[in-house]
Amino acid sequence: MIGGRVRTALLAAFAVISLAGCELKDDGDNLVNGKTLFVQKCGSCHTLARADAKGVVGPSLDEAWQQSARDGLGRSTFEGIVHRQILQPNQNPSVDPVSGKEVKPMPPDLVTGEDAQDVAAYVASAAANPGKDTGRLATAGAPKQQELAKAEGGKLEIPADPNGATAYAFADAEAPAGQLTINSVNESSVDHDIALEGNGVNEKGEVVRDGGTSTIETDLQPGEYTFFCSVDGHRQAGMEGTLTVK
Ligand code: HEC
Ligand SMILES: [Cu+2]
Repeated sequence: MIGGRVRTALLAAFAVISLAGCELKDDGDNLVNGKTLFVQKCGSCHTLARADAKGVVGPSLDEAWQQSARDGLGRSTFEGIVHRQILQPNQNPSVDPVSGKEVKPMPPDLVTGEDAQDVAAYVASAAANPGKDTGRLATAGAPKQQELAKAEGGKLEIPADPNGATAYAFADAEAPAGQLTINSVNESSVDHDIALEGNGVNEKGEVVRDGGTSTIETDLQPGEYTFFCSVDGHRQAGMEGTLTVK
């Protein structure tokens, strides 16, 4: 709904400019850079299947392209729309017609200059494009995630992805029963925290970025708990895992 209104406004503004340039670039390097930045800067809010992005704060970009295609647009026009949205996002907060919740506007200047072009080129080429990215593009931007974080000396370290992907550095975690301090250092510039729920526990650390550490101090019985990031949309986007306490 929101996307549709924005698109109509953008289209009107864009119709003229699109003739002047902005051809779809398919140079490999640009797309690798574009995908890497997309995962870091956009994936927490948008869904784009090829980038393994599952954000739900803004509209799905796979669906945005499908709608544009139904409107008769080509991928290069869509690339221009994405580029323009990055440079000049609508700054008026709007209300989600489904949930009735206020939607925070998309932040401006997440990427600029050629980076913005690369991101737009990647989104335009990847949106609702069946199949998977191949070659160097396949792994671009993918967070390096390890399987299992293990508690040591009453401390469990579950850092956020240092590059800003919407992920923790570990998929799951394990700790002995008893007193436990859970630390989540976040080197990136995207807000994250660490929260824990299950078996009557419901705790949440501070939201941090730029090297800050989100911390929970708790006392746990054996069982399964879920750790997650409570920043809007991040849990749905993949920031959650199981903490098994033995
Ligand atoms: C903090 C959340 C957030 C981030 C990060 C974010 N967006 Fe958005 N985006 C939104 C919201 C909310 C909307 C819908 C309202 C609007 O247009 O501002 C939106 C709208 C869009 C649209 C228009 C879609 C349509 O259907 O009309 C595009 C394209 C887009 N974003 C691309 C991007 C790209 C590319 C990035 C990364 C550079 C990005 N967004 C980062 C929240 C975000
Ligand atoms: Cu987060």
